[in-house]
Amino acid sequence: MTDQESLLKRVKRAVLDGDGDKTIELTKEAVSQGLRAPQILDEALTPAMDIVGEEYENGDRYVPEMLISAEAMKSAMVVLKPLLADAGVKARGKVVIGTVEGDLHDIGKDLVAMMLEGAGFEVVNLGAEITAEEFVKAAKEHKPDIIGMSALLTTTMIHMPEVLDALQQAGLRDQIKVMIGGAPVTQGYADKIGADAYAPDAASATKLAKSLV
Ligand code: B12
Repeated sequence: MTDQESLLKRVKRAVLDGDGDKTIELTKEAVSQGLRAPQILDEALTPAMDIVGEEYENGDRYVPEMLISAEAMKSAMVVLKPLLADAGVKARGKVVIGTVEGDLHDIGKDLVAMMLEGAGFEVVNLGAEITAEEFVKAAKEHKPDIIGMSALLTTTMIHMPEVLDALQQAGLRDQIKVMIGGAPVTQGYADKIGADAYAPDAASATKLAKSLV
């Protein structure tokens, strides 16, 4: 195993252990050793969250332990955020993004927001548990080119069509592209509810957003 591989493994371990300080320290070390932000995300941080999810599903981990690992991942994202930005890119367009009502998972959505910012989009991140009314209010206020919706629960993705309906009723649907994502969401679901686009991860969400504006 190379030094870099072993470092990525230690970052992953620190997230699994929910050790925020260690996660920050090792993420900084990985950056200083020349590892790129997308590689740290794809080979250490995101796989750690997948394991956390599996352990939770198997009953080997409970919600509080899921939460401390999530916090550790978030602290690493703070370190990586400036590295995901391309310096000097002109604003490509505006995106309003949020996690739907009843759903407080925000790590993936924040990652998408960061990558979009890095690609030169102006991003208004509404946070999590955003109702249809709040999406519409933000659409009126910020006049985005794109609205991004995230859902991580099968029980909350059903709020996505409500947001589409609310935009339609407010007369805004024709002016704004809607892209959706989150672990249980699929292209088939996007087609079914009439969203304009779906992306499975933050990198493809960025490409997709570029193609939408
Ligand atoms: C961390 C976590 C939590 C944390 C969330 C902390 C936070 N601030 O986000 C806490 C502990 C709070 C939590 C709570 C719960 N959780 Co939870 N959680 C997870 C976990 C382990 C990781 C999610 C994550 O951050 N992944 C890492 C990110 C980077 O990936 P991602 O979110 O998928 O995002 C990527 C893509 O989906 C996409 N994407 C995401 N959003 C968007 C948006 C757009 C527009 C686009 C284009 C793309 C896109 O790009 C992202 C980056 O590449 C998952 C398991 C898993 N592997 O998904 C379970 C999981 C989602 N949770 C689950 C459950 C059941 C719950 C609870 C109901 C548990 C409980 N009994 O209380 C609660 C629900 C709380 C609520 N009301 O929302 C289940 C959901 C099952 C289901 N299918 O419905 C999962 C799948 C675990 C499991 N295997 O059972 N959870």
